[in-house]
Amino acid sequence: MRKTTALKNLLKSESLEFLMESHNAISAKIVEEAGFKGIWASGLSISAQLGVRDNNEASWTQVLEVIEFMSDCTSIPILLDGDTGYGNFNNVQRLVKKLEQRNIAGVCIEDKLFPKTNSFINGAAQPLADIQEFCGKIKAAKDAQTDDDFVVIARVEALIAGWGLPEALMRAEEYHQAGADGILIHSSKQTAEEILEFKREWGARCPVVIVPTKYYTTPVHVFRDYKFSIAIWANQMLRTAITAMKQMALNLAASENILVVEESIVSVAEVFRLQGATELLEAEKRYLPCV
Ligand code: SPV
Ligand code: MG
Repeated sequence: MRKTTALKNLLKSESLEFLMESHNAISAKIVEEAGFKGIWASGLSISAQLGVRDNNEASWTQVLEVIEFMSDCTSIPILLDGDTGYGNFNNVQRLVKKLEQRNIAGVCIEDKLFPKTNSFINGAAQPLADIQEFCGKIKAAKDAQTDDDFVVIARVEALIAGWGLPEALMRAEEYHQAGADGILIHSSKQTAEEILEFKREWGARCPVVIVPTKYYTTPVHVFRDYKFSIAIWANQMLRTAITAMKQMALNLAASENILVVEESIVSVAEVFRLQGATELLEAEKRYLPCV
């Protein structure tokens, strides 16, 4: 099955599905092996692993480079967090073309202004995009795709910006009419109440995607009961890696004793396995003389 079709199916599936964040190829591979059916290529996490801020400091082609490696080593679909689309409708069209060429299954664009700032940094102070301009980007993305199943998600930031539920619903309806395959409704509240209210009002007009980073105490069955389409675990792989790396580096710096850490980290053989080293050894037997 094409990756685009796999992502479209997740979006349309009757049951709640999950996308797990990845920020480089090795984390993407680990997510696939853990059994996840799809990957969220998080802007925050990809920026962070490049050592820059989530403010479009990494250029869109630098992001493409990262997700190409992620896609090459996995068989599950990737939804790119495409921020604001890295420019206007024209940049969005070029982005969609390049994503299709790299076998990326879909893109999510948000109704903010370039260069964006992460929603959790002073979200209420962030300006929102003009509605019609953003609708133009959605239409441009849908017109640019050559694979019918390529997914375009429109992310509504009205709740984050403190513009209220009516504005969020109005924007979502406009984006839906413009051709978005799904709506991502984002919230920075500690409880899920406002996104549940949104879903009650929205009903089943089109699939709704959520990112429960801040309202993580809400049990998943609530999202199921409300018939959300996809929940995105948006940054846990990155945060886990930071936790583990900090712990190990501090340990080794203090102890100068590799025995302290060796038992708690994967073997080098496991690194080779994740890289597919055996496959190359087999290929060498077929293609190199006298191996
Ligand atoms: C990301 O993972 O980059 C997202 C989700 O856009 S959030 O960080 O919650 O804005
Ligand atoms: Mg992001």
